[in-house]
Amino acid sequence: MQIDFEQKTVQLKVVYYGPALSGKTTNLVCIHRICAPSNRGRLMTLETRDDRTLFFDLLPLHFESDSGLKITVKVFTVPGQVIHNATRRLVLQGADAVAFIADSRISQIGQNQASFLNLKENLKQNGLNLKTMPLVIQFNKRDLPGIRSDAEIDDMATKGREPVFKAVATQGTGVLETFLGLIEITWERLNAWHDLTGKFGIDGDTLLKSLRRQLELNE
Ligand SMILES: Nc1nc2c(ncn2[C@@H]2O[C@H](COP(=O)(O)OP(=O)(O)OP(=O)(O)O)[C@@H](O)[C@H]2O)c(=O)[nH]1
Ligand SMILES: [Mg+2]
Repeated sequence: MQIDFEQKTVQLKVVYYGPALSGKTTNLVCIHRICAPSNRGRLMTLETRDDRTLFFDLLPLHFESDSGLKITVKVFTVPGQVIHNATRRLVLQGADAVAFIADSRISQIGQNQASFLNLKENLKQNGLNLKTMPLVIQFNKRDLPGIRSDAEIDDMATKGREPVFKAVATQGTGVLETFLGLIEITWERLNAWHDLTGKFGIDGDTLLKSLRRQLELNE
């Protein structure tokens, strides 16, 4: 994270993490599609033929609050395939927040768990801590058969400390909610550390509304 109080700028790095083919790149493509051109930079993706990210994706987003605070959010995805662990670890360096994209299918429970453990380990290797990292969880692919029930996911959400979102990323459902949910808890965390509200004269609610407005211009 970079904060410049003189220039009134904040730069965040957020990482979409999760098992192979859970829909991380699809989330980014969707945010890019929704976002007004003035708010977004180029979407960088590097995929092989079969939808698999080889290195990482990056989408830079730019927002400005009514009070003149400029926020840049660099959204990265990691490649989910097990063999690309070195890249995942690299991409996690300096992350301010993580969105964990899980596959809702019962058959993928093991993959989700393995990826979550891998996230924890890679954060640790980067000197970061899962417990203090702003984190949201998205259960994607809600349109497919054989998925964990709504009740089961709601129950996990009540028991866990992370915000949980349901999504169909291919249809854009739940994608913005996940992103904004992540920004919300990231702001809360950074505000507690750096008193951003005091220094920039903007509270989390107002900021979130402003971001949502800018994101939804094209919807
Ligand atoms: N049915 C359905 N398919 C989805 C959904 N989200 C993503 N997909 C499909 O799942 C496949 C993998 O999606 P990606 O976004 O490339 O997955 P990824 O997590 O980036 O995969 P890696 O880069 O290999 O880690 C693609 O064919 C998507 O179209 C969803 O909500 N429902
Ligand atoms: Mg990908």
